[in-house]
Amino acid sequence: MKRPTIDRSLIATELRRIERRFMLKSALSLGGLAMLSGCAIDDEPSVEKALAKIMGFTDHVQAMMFSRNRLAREFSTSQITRPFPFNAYYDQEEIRVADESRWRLEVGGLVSDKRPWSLAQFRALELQRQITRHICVEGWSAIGSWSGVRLSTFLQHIGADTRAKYVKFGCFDDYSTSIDMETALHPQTIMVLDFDDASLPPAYGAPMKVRIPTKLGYKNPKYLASVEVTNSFPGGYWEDQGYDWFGGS
Ligand SMILES: Nc1nc2c(c(=O)[nH]1)N[C@H]1C(S)=C(S)[C@@H](COP(=O)(O)O)O[C@H]1N2
Ligand SMILES: [Mo]
Repeated sequence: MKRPTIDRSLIATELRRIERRFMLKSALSLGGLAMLSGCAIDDEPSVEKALAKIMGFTDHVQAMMFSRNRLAREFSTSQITRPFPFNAYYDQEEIRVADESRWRLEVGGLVSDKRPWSLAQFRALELQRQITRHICVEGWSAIGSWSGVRLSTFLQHIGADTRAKYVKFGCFDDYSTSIDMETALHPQTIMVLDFDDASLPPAYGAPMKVRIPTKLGYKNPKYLASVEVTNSFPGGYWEDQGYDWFGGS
């Protein structure tokens, strides 16, 4: 008898759903976590250890299922969320505004050319436009339009060692995050210059942010200041406080 064919993408979607539910449950109910790990909920170190283990496991599963060829959904212009929400770890009144003519992107780590980049250098490259959904773990999502240079193109220009594990992003508002190389090379991962067909406004990360529609909001750094290619685990602002590192959306 012939074996039935299996739709691998369907299985992957279902696995992600199960995995996410598992993640949520274990994060939200300490009781459930205690049961899973077989430890008392007042035993903080073992709860921490169990949670770290679960997070490490889900990061691993997410990385395994991630494919450079699988694209995030794109939307039409009429579906754009207006006004688009602002979010940062501080209030909107405290936004830092960069002098765009003096702004430079610092380049570091496992690359052959560490010279900083100006905005004009990015403007000279081909821009990709995307209308995608940004999902924040705080419980909101919004569809926006961003244009920018593919991170993979930039990595090529600076002679990055793409066998390295991580790309770390530093921001001039003292935020940071980092991603796996596979996601860095994904075609929808872009270094954004324009939002809604105009220069990226201060609220949304001027003069440059990185848009990664395959990842949750906190993995999309605004106010970009530096890019570093590295093999040592870089963590990030929210990741260091317990948010899932892979952060797939
Ligand atoms: N530099 C910087 N980038 C950041 C943040 C931040 O506080 N500083 N917050 C993150 C979070 S949690 C979200 S949801 C999005 C919000 O982006 P938006 O203002 O374009 O909606 O930015 C992400 N990138
Ligand atoms: Mo967020």
